[in-house]
Amino acid sequence: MPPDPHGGDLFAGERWVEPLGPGAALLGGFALDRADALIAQIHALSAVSPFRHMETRSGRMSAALTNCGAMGWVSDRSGYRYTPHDPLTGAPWPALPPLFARLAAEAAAALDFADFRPAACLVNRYAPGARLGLHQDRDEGDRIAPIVSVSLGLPATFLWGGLERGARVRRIPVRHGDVVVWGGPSRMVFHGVAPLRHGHHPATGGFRYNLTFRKPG
Ligand code: MD6
Ligand code: FE
Repeated sequence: MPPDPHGGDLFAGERWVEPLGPGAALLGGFALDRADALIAQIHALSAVSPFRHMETRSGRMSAALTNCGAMGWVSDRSGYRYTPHDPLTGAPWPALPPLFARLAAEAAAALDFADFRPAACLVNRYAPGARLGLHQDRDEGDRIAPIVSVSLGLPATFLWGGLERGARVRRIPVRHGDVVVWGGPSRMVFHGVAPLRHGHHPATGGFRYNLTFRKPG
């Protein structure tokens, strides 16, 4: 839990850890010190590979998505896969900014996942109402390496389930600068994002951004 939900600026710079399971935790405030720089990078890379709403077998995703890194996650009516090129521009995805790589490695190391070098970074943009249904990240060959998920801007509710779809789901508040890491025995946990509520955030206006780092393997 945050040190004090009413603390405001008194606790700026605080970090805290909320364990979620073996190999999984919420790292509260972990990315707060570099949040502005992360958001500036998101604007720069989305000027090259724009946000778009991808189709899936079950419909259009409500969150807009782009990628950076050697491989990008894409979805269409035929399914999910990783590609080295952005299908929208035909060009390679923008390179993983060093700031992103460093943050992902540091967050993974906080849970004892050494030398995490993600090849893929999904960048999601949630507008009010956007959501992500309960799912497993199962398109990666490497199913031990952690997922590192960074929240920026408007707060959201991260849904944290179990290894089976029917397991009890915990509702975890994720705020600007929070990082969730899940790997090892928790790598295949079902997770999602509850519909984003309207709001205004000084750093992102009416949006929540999420960076999801992965090793496609
Ligand atoms: C989040 N995103 O936005 C977590 N998974 O907090 C995901 O878990 C995710 O955005 C698969 C594909 C796209 C995603
Ligand atoms: Fe996911």
